[in-house]
Amino acid sequence: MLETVQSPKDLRHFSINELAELAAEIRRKIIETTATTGGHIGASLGAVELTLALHRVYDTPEDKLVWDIGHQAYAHKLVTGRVAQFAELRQLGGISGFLKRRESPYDVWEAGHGGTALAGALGMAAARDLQGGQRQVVAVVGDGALTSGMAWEALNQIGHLRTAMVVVVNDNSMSIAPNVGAISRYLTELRSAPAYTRLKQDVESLLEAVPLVGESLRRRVERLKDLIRYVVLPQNVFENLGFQYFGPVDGHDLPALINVLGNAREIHAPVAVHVITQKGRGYLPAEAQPERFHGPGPFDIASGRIRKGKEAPSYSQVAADTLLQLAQSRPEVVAITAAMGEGTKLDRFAEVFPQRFYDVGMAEQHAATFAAGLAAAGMRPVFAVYSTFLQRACDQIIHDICHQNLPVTLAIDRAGLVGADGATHQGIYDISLLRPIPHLEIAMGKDESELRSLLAAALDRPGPVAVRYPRGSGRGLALSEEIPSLAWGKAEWIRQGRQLTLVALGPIVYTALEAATALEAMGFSIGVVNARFVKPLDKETLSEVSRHTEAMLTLEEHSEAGGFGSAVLEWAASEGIGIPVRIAGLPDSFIDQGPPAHYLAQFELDRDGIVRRVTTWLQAARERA
Ligand SMILES: Cc1ncc(C[n+]2csc(CCOP(=O)(O)OP(=O)(O)O)c2C)c(N)n1
Repeated sequence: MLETVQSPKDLRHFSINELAELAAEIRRKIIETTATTGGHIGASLGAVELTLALHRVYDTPEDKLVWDIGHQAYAHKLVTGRVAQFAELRQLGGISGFLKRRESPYDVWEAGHGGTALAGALGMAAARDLQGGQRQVVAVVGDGALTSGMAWEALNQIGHLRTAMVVVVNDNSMSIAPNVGAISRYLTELRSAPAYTRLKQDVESLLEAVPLVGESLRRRVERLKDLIRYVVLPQNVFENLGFQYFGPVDGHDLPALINVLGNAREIHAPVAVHVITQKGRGYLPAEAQPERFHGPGPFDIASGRIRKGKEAPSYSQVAADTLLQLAQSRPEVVAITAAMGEGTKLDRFAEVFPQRFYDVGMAEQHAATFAAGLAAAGMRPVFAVYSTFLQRACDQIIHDICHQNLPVTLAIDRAGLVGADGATHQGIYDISLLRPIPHLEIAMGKDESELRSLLAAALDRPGPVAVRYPRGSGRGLALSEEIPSLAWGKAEWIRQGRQLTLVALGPIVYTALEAATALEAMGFSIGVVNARFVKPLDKETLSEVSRHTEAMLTLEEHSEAGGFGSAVLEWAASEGIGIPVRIAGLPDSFIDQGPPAHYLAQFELDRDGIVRRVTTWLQAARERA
């Protein structure tokens, strides 16, 4: 059947039984594909019926369907003409794991980060109102994303503008891990009152039957009715904010969904539809282990075993182990995550020190300021956050952490290219965003051993520190029990080279060493510096290097604009060091999904690329001379 669905318009002719059959087929497709490609299987399996019901009831793409994050939208991709491309999900040159406006007219909104759908959808509704249109706007937001401040800022304005739009709360009580916080608890309470809508209708019709006699009596009776409503009915936050609330409705019951969405469609005011779904629905391993199956890599369908090579421990694991080790002897150390406990590997820390671990939900802005508060009161908070999600907390880092010079450690995970998640998730802007902030020190080690040393040293610094580390496994170094100490602010001048010195930040130092060896075999004299610090930049070592080499090339897996190389250029220009300095990093463009190695080769940041850059440069210089 799936092959016959050219567009969602086809769904409008299907019977309920046919839709149910299609749902099963879509599930099979999602399972089979993600078993090979990896991807967000759990959320997507949970939203299959919801997707079919939405496209059936609404006249998409004229009606606007806005998905929060977009990771749950694989069924949406499949019914909007992307069956043939689905095998290439998240692959280089294939379709994105999220939604892309250029991929389909049905993808009216792009995301990857959580909490943006309500604001985006409200913008579309407001534009419609200004333009005099009639089209519906529907936003689908998860209970996890509903813990983000942005979602509440939007609810606030939706309730104020009172324009027609539907907010579907896709509530599976999971973020990546089980959802936490008072909002999550509130949704659970709302869920366990399934008779709410009926009870409300009963109370309303009962009150309606009360006769109103005389003006003053009428007012008194109205007040009494309000009081009865208040006492009898549980409070509903959506209604209190100005929404009409429908639900909770079983998100796997197609007729119920179609019915409730059909009703919502007729209302010309804000509507909240509370839909209960199950993450991983229809694939037992994903139902049983929703956290592991949020976004696994390739897996074996029959056993549900996620395929993993024998890789060295990840940088995240080493960072989390180090924090745990440091926390044993330092009671002031606390760890914070914004819904990424598993990804940042802080789950063990949470087990050992449950009182000193905080999962604040998908709320990076809050996490940063919360950390500032902890630090202001004498604690040593470590906020472990992916580079890409840290972007959301920029002002909080500037205004709350750094302006007050508070000793918060930002453990910046996934710094660099991230692979299959693509453009919205690349960790390649944080240096540019953080570098201008006074007080903040920024460091990145060349391997997992230096990561440990930097984290340990960061916890002794008087002010805020950002320690970056990449996605994926470390080099598999044997790590001593004792964390080696490291001179703060000092670069490591690894090898001397007369003609050119590669000044590298992060694991690309090892690539630089390989390139230097290859270049030496070609007759060039090439040095290598492991910079370690972006801020403070080790100007002393760089000045010394500049007196022993004829040129410098900086290397980083980060945007060139404002990155580490820029810091070196600023130093070189302001001190007039007198030798040419060039920078090599990532270009000023968004980088889609695909293996980091592919892009490193494309942008000449792999060994051969560096060799090519250096030989071209030095040969051109020789010809000029
Ligand atoms: C701002 C931001 N922080 C963190 C993440 C990482 N992340 C991706 S999906 C997810 C959980 C989403 O939960 P929910 O919105 O309930 O959707 P579900 O996957 O349960 O359907 C998280 C935390 C993100 N995408 N955006």
